[in-house]
Amino acid sequence: MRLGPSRLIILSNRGPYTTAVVRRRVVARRSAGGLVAALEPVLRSQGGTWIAWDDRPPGRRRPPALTDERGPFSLRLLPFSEAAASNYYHGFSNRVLWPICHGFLDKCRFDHVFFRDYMRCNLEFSRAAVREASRRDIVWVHDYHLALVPGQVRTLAPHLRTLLFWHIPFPPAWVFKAMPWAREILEGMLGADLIGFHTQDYVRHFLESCRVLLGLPVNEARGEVQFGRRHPRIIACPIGADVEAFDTLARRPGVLLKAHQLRKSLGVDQIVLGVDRLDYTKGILERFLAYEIFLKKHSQNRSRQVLVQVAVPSRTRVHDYALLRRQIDETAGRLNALYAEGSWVPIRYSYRSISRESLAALYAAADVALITPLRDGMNLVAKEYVASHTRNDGVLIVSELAGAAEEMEEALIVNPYDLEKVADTLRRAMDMTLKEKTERMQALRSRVLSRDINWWVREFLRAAGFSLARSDVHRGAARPAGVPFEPAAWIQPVGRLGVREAN
Ligand code: GDG
Repeated sequence: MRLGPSRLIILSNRGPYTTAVVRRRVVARRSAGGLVAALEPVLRSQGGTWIAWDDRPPGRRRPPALTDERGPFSLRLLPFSEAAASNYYHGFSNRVLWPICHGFLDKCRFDHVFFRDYMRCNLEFSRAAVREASRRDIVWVHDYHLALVPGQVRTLAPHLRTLLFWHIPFPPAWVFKAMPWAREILEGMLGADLIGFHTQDYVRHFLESCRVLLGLPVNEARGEVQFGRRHPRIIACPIGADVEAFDTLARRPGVLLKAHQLRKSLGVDQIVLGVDRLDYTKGILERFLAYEIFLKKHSQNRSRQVLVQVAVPSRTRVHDYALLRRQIDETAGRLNALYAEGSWVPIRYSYRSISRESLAALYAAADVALITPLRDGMNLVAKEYVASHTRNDGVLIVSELAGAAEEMEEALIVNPYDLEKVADTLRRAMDMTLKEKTERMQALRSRVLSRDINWWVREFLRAAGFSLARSDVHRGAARPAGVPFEPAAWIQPVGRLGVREAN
């Protein structure tokens, strides 16, 4: 079946555009994420609506919802009261579902008010979806912020076809069970006709939770749950990187020049790179400690390498994140004070978001990518690093606790908690022969390039029973993020809007 006349109704916590003031006019810019780049062309060719939370400060939004019927598709941004948004997003999403799904039970705060507002905000999303969708449209829900939406949509409009993609890990049943609302969340998710996870392990965990916590019959071989008279399907469909964007950027003279200048200014033989949102799941602190072991073990040639770490501000209102930021700052400071030699310092740490061009230059300049999350649904940075190494150089070290490791057996795979081993693997990466590097990178590239973000969109929709022409997904995907998209209705003389932090 082709997508045919079906329009796509996409629901995600954050919208596809950020707004900025350019020459006293508000313009919308496409967010940097690959998801938007991949879905925009589909929405453009099929038509549809993107529904997201209006997370701009209350005084700066246009109530009740921003719409631009003249754009390639419409956009509905849902304004929530500050208290509801805080409980829904900072509370239930980031202090309950995020930590429990990553196996960090000690970081959970099980507060009933969080769940109450999570339910209410999810219901706003669901109502908006039902208002937008006609009988033949497809409602595609993204991620853990909206777990109850598939069930709510099914109650409000049983005829609608709903898909859910879960971008983070799904934990074993005995972990998930600790959450007081585990059953409600599972039932909400099961409202979807198709549920996608990054890996087969997450699929197994989800099926096990349905069996153990809800007592439902599951068919593991077919990836099916019997839920009343319905049989929602559960599949693994690993998300890919925006390969086209990074491959193109990595060949651009300006980016290559930037990479060259960076190498020159750092003045070392080898650059080791870490790029993450500042999040306890990403293992930044543990990475620094492993690097310290490396520095101690190889004291003779210390100043021949540097660890460049970019930490993107994230969830700064949550206490655990503020605390972690301080610990990371202090650890970088301590290592730099302890091991500095002349003008050389072991860690170049920056706490900020950088442009995609700068990110591509960093990827291209780095000899080793040290990607050691303690738990990660997938990890797109690993794939983007590979996509940027067009000359098959560079070594990827990746955590076995990231979904990405499943598809990247030619990378050097480490346990991020085993600091000694991480330090030794870093040495191994640095000493690797060019021949071995090339062979490994070639194999990695062939997989990362063929299973990119466009492949993922096609594959997921295909599993839902809709085929999509390559051109539907591809058209416009090469357009770099940040190209102004100017929905006329948005142009208004308001003050400068704040810069958002990462999810
Ligand atoms: C969730 C899951 C899953 C990073 N720093 C900058 C920047 N980035 C971009 C990267 C990459 C994205 O952010 C980060 O994606 P990850 O996959 O690494 O991590 P999460 O944000 O935790 O994403 C994860 C993902 O969803 C998709 O399903 O893989 O497991 O946790 O694309 O390029 N972009 C720019 N400046 C930065 O400083 N422009």
